Amino acid sequence: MTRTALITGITGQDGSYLAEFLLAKNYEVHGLIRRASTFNTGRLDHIYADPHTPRNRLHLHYGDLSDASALARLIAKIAPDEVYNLAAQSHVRVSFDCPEFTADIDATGTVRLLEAIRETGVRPRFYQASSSEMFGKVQEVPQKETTPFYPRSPYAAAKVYSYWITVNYRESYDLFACNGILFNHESPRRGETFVTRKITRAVAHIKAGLQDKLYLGNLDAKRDWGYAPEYVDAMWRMLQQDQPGDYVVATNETHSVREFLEVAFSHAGLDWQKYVELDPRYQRPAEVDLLIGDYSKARAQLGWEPTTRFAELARLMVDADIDLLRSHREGKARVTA
Ligand code: NAP
Ligand code: G4F
Repeated sequence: MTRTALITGITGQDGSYLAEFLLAKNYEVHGLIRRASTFNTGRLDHIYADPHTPRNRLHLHYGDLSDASALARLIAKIAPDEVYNLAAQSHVRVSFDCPEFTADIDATGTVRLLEAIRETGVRPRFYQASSSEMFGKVQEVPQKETTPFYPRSPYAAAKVYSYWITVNYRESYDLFACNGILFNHESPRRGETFVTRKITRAVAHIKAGLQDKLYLGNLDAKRDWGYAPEYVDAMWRMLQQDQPGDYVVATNETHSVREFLEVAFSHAGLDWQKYVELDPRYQRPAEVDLLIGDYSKARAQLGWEPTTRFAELARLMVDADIDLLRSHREGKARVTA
């Protein structure tokens, strides 16, 4: 029987990869999208354009995590088997500028969705996009499922609320609800203002003679960076288990922003030190210095393992941005892989 999934945040990096992943598994996929003044479905358009993809099984619905009644109507109409809550104001630096909005979407938005599920009586399995940012000022190295949280931003504080409300609905209402505590994951579809994509996009522009300088903040921060298409597989695996649970998804490697610069620029034959300048605008009032995840539980229980490692990830993103720029300059519209 065809299974039905609802993805909030389907227009984002992870949402678009998850939609493809589920369509390939024969799901009927529904996505919540926001009305915007410009097109915001760029990461999904290739699904509709490709005659070989099952585009008649992808359905987009207007709504917003701030709109509880719209969420309840949608859940009642679709009656999904699985709900993936990926929608968020996902930028940590921006959350310091917009803390109240971030709380409304990233914290209250989750309980609105859970209430829509509870009130309609539909019993989908539920995935919450929790984040390694919750570990913040880390209390243990590497971080695992039992490591205490110490959030360092309005974004991380909101995600801690969503983590616990997901656990609470599991324990209170016997909902099959899981938290994926995902460490940073990147791809050619990564938003352009996150540091990896900002760097790889700059490499392409500098190489083409279109940009002279790249302005960045803290180069010493260390992250556990993985490849986004592999991480959506872990989300799905969590909802296929006999029992719900919470899982760290990571690579168990950590690298600094400076190391990312070295790999990305040298892949294009450039010396990053000639182009990068520091700009305090990109510093955060409180920083997360070091993240590295222990994914042993995901490996043991989900059979999940990361494949794409740090240097390969940086290089594939540089290649994709060089390709994308070339296609734009040749006037060809193209979707990143
Ligand atoms: P992303 O590319 O920024 O996508 C965020 C999605 O949320 C977009 O589809 C966005 O819509 C949507 N959205 C934002 N505000 C909304 C609202 N008020 N109502 C409905 N939709 C809204 O993020 P991502 O990298 O794919 O991450 C997916 C989720 O995982 C997020 O919850 C993020 O916080 C979390 N996470 C990400 C990482 C990572 O490294 N990528 C790690 C851990 C956790 P528009 O396209 O209209 O803006
Ligand atoms: O790429 P970032 O903005 O990602 P950050 O803050 O780690 O958050 C991402 O990963 C989280 C998982 O841990 C997600 F939950 C979250 O939604 C998001 O996807 O910054 C990475 C590091 C930071 O330490 C930042 O201070 O890079 C440093 N950085 C240095 N210069 C910069 C810049 N970050 C950005 N965005 N822009 C800069 O110019």
